[in-house]
Amino acid sequence: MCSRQMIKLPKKNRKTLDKHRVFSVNVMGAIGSGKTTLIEEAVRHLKEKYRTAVIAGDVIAEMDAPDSGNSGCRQSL
Ligand SMILES: Nc1nc2c(ncn2[C@@H]2O[C@H](COP(=O)(O)OP(=O)(O)O)[C@@H](O)[C@H]2O)c(=O)[nH]1
Ligand SMILES: [Mg+2]
Repeated sequence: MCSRQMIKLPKKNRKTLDKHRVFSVNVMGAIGSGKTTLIEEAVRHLKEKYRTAVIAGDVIAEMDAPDSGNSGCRQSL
């Protein structure tokens, strides 16, 4: 992907998410900073009322994916 496409991609993603009424949050931080814990807790609170999903976006994610699954949301790597 060239840099021009990379600049346009966030806008395109935002448009698609808005169109489908998807609220998205990007959680970033150092290993051990509490990302997985925070996501699991958020999903536990939200899943009764909303459909939830997690996109785990790095190589460490395979370790976390089952955790997100256990909290009852869909996931993708
Ligand atoms: N004291 C404290 N520990 C936390 C908190 N959130 C997560 N932890 C602990 O910190 C460790 C790493 O959390 P984890 O969610 O796996 O971090 P991740 O690597 O960013 O996903 C785990 O042992 C958690 O139980 C918090 O708010 N306070
Ligand atoms: Mg984690």
